[in-house]
Amino acid sequence: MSEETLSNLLKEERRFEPPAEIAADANLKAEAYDRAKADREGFWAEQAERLDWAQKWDRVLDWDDPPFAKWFVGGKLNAAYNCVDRHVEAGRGDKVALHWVGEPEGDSRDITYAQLQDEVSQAANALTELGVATGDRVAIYLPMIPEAVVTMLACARIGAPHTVVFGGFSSEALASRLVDCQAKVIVTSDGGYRRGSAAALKPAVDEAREKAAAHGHTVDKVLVVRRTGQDVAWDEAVDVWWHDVVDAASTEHTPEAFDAEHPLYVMYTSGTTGKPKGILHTTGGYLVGTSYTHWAVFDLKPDTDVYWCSADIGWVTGHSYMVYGPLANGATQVMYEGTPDSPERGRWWKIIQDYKVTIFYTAPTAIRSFMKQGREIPDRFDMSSLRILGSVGEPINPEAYVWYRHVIGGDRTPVVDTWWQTETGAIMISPLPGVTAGKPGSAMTAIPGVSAEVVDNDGKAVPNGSGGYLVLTEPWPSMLRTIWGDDERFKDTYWSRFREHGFYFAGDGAKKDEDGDIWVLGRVDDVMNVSGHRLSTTEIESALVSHPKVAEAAVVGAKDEDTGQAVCAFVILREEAGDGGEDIVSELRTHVRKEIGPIATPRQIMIVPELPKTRSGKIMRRLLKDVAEHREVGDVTTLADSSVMDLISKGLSSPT
Ligand code: 6R9
Repeated sequence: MSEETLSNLLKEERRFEPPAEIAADANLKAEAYDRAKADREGFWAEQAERLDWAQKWDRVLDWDDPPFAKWFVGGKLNAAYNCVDRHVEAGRGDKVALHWVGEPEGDSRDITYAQLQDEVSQAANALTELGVATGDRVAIYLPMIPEAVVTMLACARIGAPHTVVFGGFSSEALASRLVDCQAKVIVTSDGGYRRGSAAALKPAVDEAREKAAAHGHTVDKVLVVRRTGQDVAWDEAVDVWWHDVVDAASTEHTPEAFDAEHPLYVMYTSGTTGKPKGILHTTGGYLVGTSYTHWAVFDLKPDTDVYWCSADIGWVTGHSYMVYGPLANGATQVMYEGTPDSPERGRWWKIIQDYKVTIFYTAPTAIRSFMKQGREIPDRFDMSSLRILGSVGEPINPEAYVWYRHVIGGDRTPVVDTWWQTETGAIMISPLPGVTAGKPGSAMTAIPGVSAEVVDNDGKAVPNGSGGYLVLTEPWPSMLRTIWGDDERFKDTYWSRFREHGFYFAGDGAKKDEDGDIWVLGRVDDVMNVSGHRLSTTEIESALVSHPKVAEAAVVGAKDEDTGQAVCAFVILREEAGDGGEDIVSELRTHVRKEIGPIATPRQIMIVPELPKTRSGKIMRRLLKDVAEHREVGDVTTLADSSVMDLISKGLSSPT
């Protein structure tokens, strides 16, 4: 991105100092930045001490064959032991690990670390009986129920890498993942609750099994949790009930220590082109990265905090910040099965009130949808327990940040805007709640131990005040090790762009402000070119969202004969704005012109009821581009709700 990139976002001048009491008692203080810089490997070795190792490493990092890293070489550990057993052995067995909240009201369960140890051991024994051996892959296709966490940990315990597939994905998506990682067993349920009704899961598994078989891959066993009690088709040769085999299994299980580089899981993430990439994470480095960041970035105080990450387990955030990070740290957390609006729109805030949640981690898309509904809903609840708020998944627009801090956090809570990826495994760029004066919309700086930079086309660091490509300049423990079965694609996708420099290319565009703080602008492929000016979708979206009638906006560049590309905006209005009034479109065009400049004025603004989003709340601009360019809408298999595109197309047939 050149100087021509507009800098509307950088006009944002609000600053939020860390609250004195958090600063005074912060887990990580400002000195950590210099300490980590002076001796990066020593710093990570120190972080690795927070885990229990059956055998200590001999070498912190082996980077002799880049980009293939080995961390904590020679070390041995068991991830499940670190997440569960060691807390029990330390006398914290009665502590609640999970306050599980089902979607139907009153359907909840508190699970202590001791109970979790029993259940994980039983599941580990059952998986072994079903023929799963160390190294075999297990697919998990479950709703947000405790068995999902139990299964992941059971897999980790026996060294069988899991691959969790989001329960909202189709049988097609599941089948392609089964085939790619050659999963031996699938763990699923009859169904799950969503928006008050029972949605089926098992039929998609049956279909996926057939589709995988058509590609020559046979799944041996399907382990089925009974969640809703709905009828399911049953294949006696393959299907087994969880309550038959897991409940009957022994609660005794000795965890084996695995090599630090033993594969822990494969998580599929969609690429811009081609089939999804199976991102491989290994045991030691990943657990060090997730537990350290969860402790540092959320300033976790395990004895008093109640932590809640609203992410689905089918997303990397659910892996790193609902399972491995918090449990390795012995935290008490909330896990919620359903949607935010079931049975009514205050459900999340009621959970925060009921469980006295102190740390809350969610995505900008959720925040913007609450903004759309208005503050009256959260205002009905007592959320004074909250002390830290987190955001992840997309750039957070300054307006959404300020609303989150003000309405949800009562102006007490720092907001940590955490930048990271499936590939990075753990948070890389984020404020520290007791150290950083936060700027709304900025992820600020790389956390201690991590080195990020914004570079130009030639890999040269851009000066403050300019934009470019976001790179990580040094290896880090929780980095992806490869793409499952495809080392070449791993090298090409992440390491070839800045090969001479040895930088990891994240695929995001970013800007450094005058203080050198980082503002992530979104995927580089989302940058458009209007009459030779490079415009970032995020900047125009933020300008739209700063208009009082707008709740959410998505901007794409559509082909234009005159300007190369033209700005097309899709806008969701806040509820209190009604239909926005007849001049809404020209009002918004004027607003963007005023906020950014004439070059960014949208050619077209479409008022829509919904936007197409992935499971992690990322807007699928590719599909909106199809609409803007009047093409047939492309592949929708990774949408969280595939009916949204119909809604949008229908809405558009009546001109706005
Ligand atoms: C954890 C997760 C990764 C992509 C990433 C970037 C976007 C995530 C962000 C952010 C700006 C943040 N992203 N966090 N952009 N600010 N705080 O989201 O992983 O699903 O792999 O997505 O998400 O574009 O490259 P994943």
